Amino acid sequence: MPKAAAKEAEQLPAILRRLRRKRCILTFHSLGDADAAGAAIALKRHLGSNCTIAPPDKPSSSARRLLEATHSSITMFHELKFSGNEAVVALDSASPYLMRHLAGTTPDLIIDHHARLGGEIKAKAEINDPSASSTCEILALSLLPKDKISCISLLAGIIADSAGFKYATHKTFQAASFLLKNSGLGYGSILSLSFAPETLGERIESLRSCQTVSAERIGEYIVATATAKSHESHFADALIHLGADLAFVGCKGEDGRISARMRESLKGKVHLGEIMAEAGKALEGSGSGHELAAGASGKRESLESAMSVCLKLSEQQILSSESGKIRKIEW
Ligand SMILES: [Mn+2]
Repeated sequence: MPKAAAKEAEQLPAILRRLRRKRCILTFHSLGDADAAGAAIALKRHLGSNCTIAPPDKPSSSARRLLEATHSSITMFHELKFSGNEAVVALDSASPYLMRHLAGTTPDLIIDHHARLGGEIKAKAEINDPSASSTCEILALSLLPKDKISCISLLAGIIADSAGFKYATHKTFQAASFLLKNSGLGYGSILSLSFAPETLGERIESLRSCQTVSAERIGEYIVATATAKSHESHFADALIHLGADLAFVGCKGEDGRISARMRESLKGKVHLGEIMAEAGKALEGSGSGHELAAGASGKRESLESAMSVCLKLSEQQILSSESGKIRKIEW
């Protein structure tokens, strides 16, 4: 953890003690994932009963599974009645695009692990550690919970967001070891909670997406692009397994989304977070992420042009890295 972030995280228990006096609304990004839900479940248990988990929309299947398995009740954010005296805590994102329901409010606290690229929501207090694999990792290491449900939820979130420890650091393993010990469960049982089982339809969709793959050799690297009807991050992971150094998978749903994954081989040569921030602009939405995994979302009509932005910028960064330096993004 960078020193500044470590200092921030140390302040978390004190910030939470202050919030505990109020009714707390715990919310997260649109289409909340296991990391968002796991963090909300553990934080609710830490803060006590006067606390509501309020997603902005229907969480993803893995998040719903985790919420159901831990008997955690939720209330949709737009159904809440506000008295004006609540504390709002936003988890796992600070992107205004993914947190539209917070427009016009200043959350009391944001806890998030995505790199700041500008334009994020501002909160009264912020814990942001981009070196953490997940929001659940930040919570695990600063709160050190002992109750089983919190430990199971946080570990499930860590496993999901670190893509099965692929993006883990020694801190991630430290958190995982602590949580597993206190969860009372075997690793396999928690693993099955982290990834929602795929339905037949989803697996067919994934296999059909293979028809859309195109791969290009740029210098000594392979960049793959594809489109998927759903599960774009899962498919981007699969492309890396298949041999791509860099993979961009576009998805046209109600909105347009791109999921990007990268091999360690391109670390320091390609800045995925920057590319996805540009792709987010092309989508008239936003993008952000980590060194090896990132994403962008916005308007569905702009997906094709955003995909070509991804390809063009990665080509530019890979080729210019041959001198060992990353050139600034140029248009
Ligand atoms: Mn996360």
